[in-house]
Formats: sequence, structure tokens, C-alpha cells
Amino acid sequence: MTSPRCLSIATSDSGGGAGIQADLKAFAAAGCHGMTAIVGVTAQNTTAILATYELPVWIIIAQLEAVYDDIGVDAVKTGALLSAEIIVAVADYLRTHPTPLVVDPVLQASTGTELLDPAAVDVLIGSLLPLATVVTPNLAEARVLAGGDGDRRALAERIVARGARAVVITGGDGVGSDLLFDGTEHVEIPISWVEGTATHGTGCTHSATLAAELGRGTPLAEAARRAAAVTAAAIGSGLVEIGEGAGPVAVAQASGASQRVRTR
Ligand code: PXL
Repeated sequence: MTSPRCLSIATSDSGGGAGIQADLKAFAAAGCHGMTAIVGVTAQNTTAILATYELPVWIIIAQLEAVYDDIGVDAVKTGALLSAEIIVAVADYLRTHPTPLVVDPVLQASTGTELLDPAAVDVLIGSLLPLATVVTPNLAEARVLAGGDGDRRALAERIVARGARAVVITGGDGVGSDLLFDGTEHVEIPISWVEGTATHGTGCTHSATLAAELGRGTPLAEAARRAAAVTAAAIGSGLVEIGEGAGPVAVAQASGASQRVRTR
């Protein structure tokens, strides 16, 4: 298969840095055909989310049906899902359309705005985590999903105990590695750490690249390594000149990223 078909179920970022827009760029950089089921829209730039609008469930499901019925999906990722109602609808659809699934448990934008109703976290854990091939929290999100504190290995074990098949706790918090736990083994994935202030879209780029690799059939540990490398390169090439706030990562401009992904 030359072009894996990858679907993002997530929210639009008008500023083009994160969300749906970051996912499509990452899918393209990974050599995939990218598709979207948009669950909501943010009016957003590099400094803030100014407004958020949730789409009705019927049009979210209609997008899923349109894509699955004709094109087919080799891998899917979820990003900001906004509400419990949307999570339940998406989980019900994916339960009957089993697909390799990366759940990026987006809770808040880095500017602080909530991208998931805090009351919906239990719904995310109860209905979406059990469907996930892998869930990709940062450290703060991992604490929420694990329901408490602990070192990264303990957090990862608790998240898997709550239903995810595997977890990658991303290391963008100054830790030098991502931690993959597949239910059996802990694997440290070193990050070639790149200094950069243009980091908007980092988590989306990571989870979309991971989904793209799973869609192509790359084993999880290798897929997680490639996602870490591509994300670090995208930060290194980040567009610091864009906007007054944190500029967007630049996955397409990251030298060598697409070549690395294509090397099997
Ligand atoms: O990076 C998480 C994220 C996901 N989706 C949307 C976002 C953000 C962060 O700002 O705006 C729409």
C-alpha cells in the first residue's frame, strides 16, 4: 500500500498551527492520504482561542460515514473532542468500525483554554480509551487519565489498566524521552531535543504521525520512534516569525522528516 488512508477526528484551528490543520500537514509529510471528521471549530491565533463552536453530532457522524463507506480508513486519530456527547457518538461509531486508533487526550490548549469539558474526562476514559491502540498524553494529561500522581511508569501502568492497549507519555516537559508502555514492557524513546519556541501543534503532529505509521503497518515501538523524530524536527523548523505568540511547528519544512518516514 503506497498511501495509507488516515483520518483525524478533531477540531479546527483557524491559525493553522494545531488541531485538524496540524494533523493534515503531518499526514501529508508522512506520505498519507489525510481525511477529517471535524467536531468543532476554534477562532484561534498564536496567542489565544477566542471562540469555540461545537458541531452537532449528526454532521460528525455523517462525515465518518462518508469517509468509511467510500474511501476506507487504515488508521484514525482523535484530538480535541470538546464534549461528552461528541466522545460518546465517536466511540459508538468506532466500536462498530474497528480501526487502529491513536487517542490524543487533548484537555487544554497551551494558552490555557479548555478543549474538553472537565466533566467529560470520565467519559473519555470509559468509552474511548478501551478502543485505543495507543493513547498519547503529555505528563499533565497522563496524571488526569491515571487519576493521580506518580512517576511516569506508574502513570503509564494505571492508564493501561484503565483500558488503553498502550500509552506513550510524551516528554515535551523537559524530560529527555517519550515513554512507551504496551502493557508488558516499558520502552524509553530518546528525543533528539531541539530548542525551539515555535511549538504550537506539537502534540497533534506527534499523534498524527504515529497514526500515519500505524496505518502503514509499522510496529508500535518503531512508529513511536518515528513520531518522536518527526516531531522534534518539526519543532526545530518551527515558524517563530508567525504571530505574536508561540508559532506553529513546521513538519513539511523539517529537513529529512519525510525521507525518514518513508524509509522502511
Ligand atoms: O494541541 C492541542 C490542540 C488540539 N486541537 C486544537 C487546538 C489545540 C491546541 O491549541 O487548538 C483545535
